[in-house]
Amino acid sequence: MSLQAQFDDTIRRDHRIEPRDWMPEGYRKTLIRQIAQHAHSEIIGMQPEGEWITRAPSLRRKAILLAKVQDEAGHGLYLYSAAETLGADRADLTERLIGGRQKYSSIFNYPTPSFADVGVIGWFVDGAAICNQVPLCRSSYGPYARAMVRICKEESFHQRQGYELLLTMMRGTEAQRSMVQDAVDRWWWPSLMMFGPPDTDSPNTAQSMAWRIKRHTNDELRQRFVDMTVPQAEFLGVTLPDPELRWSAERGCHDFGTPDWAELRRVIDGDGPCNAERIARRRDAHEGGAWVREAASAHAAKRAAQAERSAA
Ligand code: FAQ
Repeated sequence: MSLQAQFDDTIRRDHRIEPRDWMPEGYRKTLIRQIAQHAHSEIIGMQPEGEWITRAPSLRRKAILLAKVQDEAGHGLYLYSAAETLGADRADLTERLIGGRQKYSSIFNYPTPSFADVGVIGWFVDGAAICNQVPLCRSSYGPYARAMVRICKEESFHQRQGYELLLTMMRGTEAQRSMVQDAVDRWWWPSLMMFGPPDTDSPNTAQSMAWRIKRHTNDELRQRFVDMTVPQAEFLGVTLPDPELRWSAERGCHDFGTPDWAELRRVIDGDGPCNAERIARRRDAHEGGAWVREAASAHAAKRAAQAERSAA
């Protein structure tokens, strides 16, 4: 069997492609693009909530938030490791992010002016991440699929801490309830945009589905997220800011309005409310950490030289 036929057969039988296996160059490139974008999103995604660590209203909330933000760093690291199994170089991926040559999720370019934003990020953004990422646990590339299993478990905790925070605020004062509603109003549409452009305008979906990297289209997952979130919003006592949102008995799911796709395009192209700030902060952190990387390399070189001497 030719290498291409072996690859096609592995995909057809729903088995996993592993780093040692031959794969078409397009498959490798698509995976590096998606995994790198995903890793960058986790790392940049630490910023909007990270701003609240020093201002969390209690020790308990601070401990939860610290744990969540640390998990996001961990997710970024698993994902960079998965990209490395495809031959990508982590330093190069970081340079591409900082240089604006690789993308990260649009959602992290919106500001977090109130503590309710921390709750809504957990509820909506981690909720959307779960919808999108649970199917990726069955992605055809082994290291990516396996990284997703652990990531999804942690995302579930993130989603629940956000929802629990909001439940607490909704049981509080009128001012707290309106903070929650205001955050819901600001995050709803950007959260729907996280799933990517509509299927009619998604250049990568057809090939990624054929390769079983993606298991569902952007619109299918967006619909799943809406259907999952509507009853949660009712229980919480908030209104989702979409006058067209209603149950369709005919379709067996919710009808909803159209996100502002021009806004998504602008944010992806670098012109969202916080794009410049997010990248500047990531660049500072990278430059500020240069001494750690240099020290670690010097230490590794010293250990290697010692090992060579004692072997001799
Ligand atoms: N933002 O043809 P498609 C998280 C790009 S992690 C920016 O539909 P595809 C955890 C797309 O890359 C969130 N760019 O592309 C957390 C493509 O770029 P190209 C991240 C976007 O790949 C929670 C072009 O537009 N999750 O939330 C966006 O088939 C809380 C055309 O699009 C992942 O990365 C966007 N929203 O489908 C952390 C999951 N949408 O070709 C902290 C894995 C599209 O020009 C706090 N990724 N683009 O280079 C995926 O599932 C897919 O890559 C999609 C896009 C669904 C995002």
